Order: sequence, then structure tokens, then C-alpha cells
Amino acid sequence: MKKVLAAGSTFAAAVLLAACGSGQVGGSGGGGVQNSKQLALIPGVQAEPFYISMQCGAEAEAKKLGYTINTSAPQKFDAALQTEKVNALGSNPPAALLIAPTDDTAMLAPIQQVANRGTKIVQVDTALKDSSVAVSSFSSDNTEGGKLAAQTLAQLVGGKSGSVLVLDTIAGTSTTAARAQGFSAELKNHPNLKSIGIQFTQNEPEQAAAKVTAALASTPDLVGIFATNLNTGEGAATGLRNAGKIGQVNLIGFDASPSEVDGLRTGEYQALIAQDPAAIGQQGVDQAAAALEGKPVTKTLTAGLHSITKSTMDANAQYFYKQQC
Ligand code: T6T
Repeated sequence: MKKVLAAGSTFAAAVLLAACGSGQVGGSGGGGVQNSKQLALIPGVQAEPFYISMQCGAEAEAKKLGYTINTSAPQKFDAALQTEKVNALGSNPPAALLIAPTDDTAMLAPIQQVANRGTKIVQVDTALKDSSVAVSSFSSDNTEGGKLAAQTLAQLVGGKSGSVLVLDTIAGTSTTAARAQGFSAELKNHPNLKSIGIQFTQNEPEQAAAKVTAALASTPDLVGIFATNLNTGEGAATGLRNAGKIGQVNLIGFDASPSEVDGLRTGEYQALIAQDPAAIGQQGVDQAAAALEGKPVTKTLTAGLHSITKSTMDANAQYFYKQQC
């Protein structure tokens, strides 16, 4: 590509632009990929056990395969902040980018720009609505996870009747939306359990706590809460604790952060649906490396999920998330 630029002809520039438009190496507003062994990871948010565990898996695999990987995460789960991280890849883009898009629509344009410079895109965890920009996308089966959560709740409640609250995060988050949807669909198979709807929390524990406080006040027969991720779970536990309702309302959380695992042990949660973020990071790197080395790539991959209760937690300790590698 450098040779093409050195020629400096109008024809050469036209060839370059055509290549960029079709997602090949090179690009306007910055150079193409320089180092074929350089990978990048942009998770949904920084310092959060799910993404830390993913990063640990990705770093170990990159090292094993002879790649280097730089991780930079936004301070909040927010598309504007994540776009800054993507744009910061700038004129020296990585050979492949592993990214968890924080918004299934808004993140398409910035990711497309990086792809246009020749970077291979691998989606890890969340996904865009139009995933065609990615060579591979790897996440848990989140719809199935929601279903598993509803089945677990139904088992815990037994024959008792009552209302159930679902706490989602932010509209446009593919994973939690699928969990809420899978949960709600499965709940219809359990006529003793009635959904009082899905509430958004902006992925803020304080908002989740406030929604639980309000639901407890308005719905005396509340028997269960499904928290679709770590922050909603932690907030829901706070709401129940503040109202003195721990153990009286079943709390099913998603994820297995250290604080959720503690909560399962002490009875704040009755069950957790754990993902395998380390495997997502590790196999995300495998897919990136395969794409870069011209080997077969799998377009869509699904990671395992595990429903864990207090009585099964010790046998499932390998699924607990890490705070550091
Ligand atoms: O549940 C995970 C992740 O799968 C989801 O996309 C966003 O929230 C978490 O990171 C947990 O906080």
C-alpha cells in the first residue's frame, strides 16, 4: 500500500479509496495496519469482573499464539465514551480488534471506520444489530440464559403464585435485552408467576436499587426478581436489604462477580447464571488469529452458561469471575 501511495497518481488514490470502501487494508484519515501481530481489546466498561476475566483469557491466548494485545476500556458502559476509545486507535490500527459494542446501533459507524483501515473485527459478548462488519461474533446464548433464569426461579418458588420484576440495563445492549426477552418468554410457561414488566436501570446499581424499592412498595406479592447483569444484581440486592426483604423475594442474578458470589453464599441471591468470559476472550483471540492467518473462521460462536445455587456453588467455583488475572 505504501508503494501505491508513493506513486501518487490519481489512479493510485482511486484504487486506495475503493479498497477502503470495501473494508480492505488501507484507509483515508489514517494509515492501514502496520503490525500484523498487534491486537486490541475494547470491552464494555473498565474495572468490571466480567470484562477483566475476558481480558485475562484474551491476554493469555494472545501470548500463547505470539500476538500482543492492548486493552483500553471506557470508564462507563456508554457508546460515546466507547467511541472515543475506538477512534483513539487512530492512524495505527491493530491487525484485529476484539470489541464488546455498548450499543447495538450507535457503535456501527466507529467500528466500520476501523474495519475500513484493514482491521479484522471480532465481537465479544455484546453485538451490533448488523454484525456483517465482524469476521466473528462470540457471546453466551443470552436468550437461553434468560430462559434458564426463569426455570430456576420457577423451581425455587415451587407452586406459590406471585409477581416477578425484570431489571434490564440500557436500551440497545444486545445481551441483557436477549436475557430479559428469554426470561419473559419462558415465564409464560409458568402461570403461577406473573411479570410486572421489564425496567431499565442505565446499568447503575443505584437505579436498580430504587426500582426494587418501588416494586416492593407497589407489589406486595413480589416473589422474584431477575437481574440481567452484575450491576442490576448488586443494586437489586441493596434494594432488598434496605427493605429487610432478603430471602423473602427470590433474586436470580446474571454473572458471577466476587460480590454476587458472596451474596449467593450469604443468601442475598438464590441463584446466579454464570457466563464464561475467559473462554469468550480466549476464543475471540483464536478467531482473530485465524482471520489474520487465512485460516477458517467461525462467524458465530456461543459460550456455555451455568445456573448456580448455594448448594452447587462450591462445585462451580471455576466459573466465578476474577478481579485480576
Ligand atoms: O453481563 C455482562 C455482559 O455480558 C453484559 O453484556 C454487560 O454486563 C456485564 O458486563 C456484567 O456487568
